[in-house]
Amino acid sequence: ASNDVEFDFSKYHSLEEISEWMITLEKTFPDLVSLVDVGTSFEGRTIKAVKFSGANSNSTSAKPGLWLDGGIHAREWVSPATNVYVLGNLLADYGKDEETTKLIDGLEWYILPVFNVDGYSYTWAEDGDRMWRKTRSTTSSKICTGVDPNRNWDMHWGEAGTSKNPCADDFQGNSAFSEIEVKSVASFIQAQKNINGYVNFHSYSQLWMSPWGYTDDLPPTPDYDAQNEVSAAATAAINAVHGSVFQYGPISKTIYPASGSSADWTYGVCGILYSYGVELRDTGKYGFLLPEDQIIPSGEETLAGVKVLAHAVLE
Ligand code: ING
Ligand code: ZN
Repeated sequence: ASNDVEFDFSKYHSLEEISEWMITLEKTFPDLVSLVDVGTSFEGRTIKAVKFSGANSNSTSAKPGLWLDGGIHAREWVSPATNVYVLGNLLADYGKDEETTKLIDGLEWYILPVFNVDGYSYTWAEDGDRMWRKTRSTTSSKICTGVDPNRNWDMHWGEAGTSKNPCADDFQGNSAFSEIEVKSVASFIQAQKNINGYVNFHSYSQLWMSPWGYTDDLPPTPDYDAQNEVSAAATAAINAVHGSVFQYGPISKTIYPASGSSADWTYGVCGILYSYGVELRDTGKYGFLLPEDQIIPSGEETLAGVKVLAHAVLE
């Protein structure tokens, strides 16, 4: 059908391929989709998100918003690939699948498949590094590059689980929001007053995590029960698809204390109730080098979890 955009979801794709595909979405689904330029990276690349919503998409101010982002860490390739799968499948099912149609009509969706565009490009480059994690900005160190974009948000910045060493993989940066990519995404999210769901996708470990990350020496968030209930339901939905087991709980207790992460900021500063950090496949057999034959299964199970979250945001 003319609604089916040619794209091989079972392969990893370069930033250029993903960007070109996103542009075709806007042409294929003109009534649903618009591309959003969220900002420009340190090296000058455009950070591109897809916004989509169904009926009455011109007067959507009352609709709740749901934001998903992938590829904040460069080497975690299944994260962009899974976001691309989720995006492509939601759009393809619009008008065909009743549940999907309801979720697209009822919500304003934002999906940013590749957050850390410079880092992702570096993991693809001949003279790059497949295991790169951080941004590609220059630092106070002559020999070390990049800041951890998931330690750079302005929420208890520079506390537990971060490094002041520019050579470290969890380098916090010289100040909160020092990274143009992080600052741009944060400003965009904050400007959309309607967003009430947020997921920051990583790999690997199979975890669905809620705030707080900045310390484990603290009572649960005031909204812990509501947040944890969605984590439980989302991971159950994931499990039902292919049997993958995802653990859930607060970031600081489920993986490790990590301050200045995106989910703490979207919840703690922006007030986005359903804010999560999610670790996709696998549990360590292949780690960051997840084989391509797991992309579609990851996409299928993650889509099931995302739909559970979307229902919670809609209600
Ligand atoms: N893990 C995440 C990290 O940034 C995380 C864990 C997720 C921490 C969400 C805080 C919030 O360290 C990986 N693999 O990057
Ligand atoms: Zn990560």
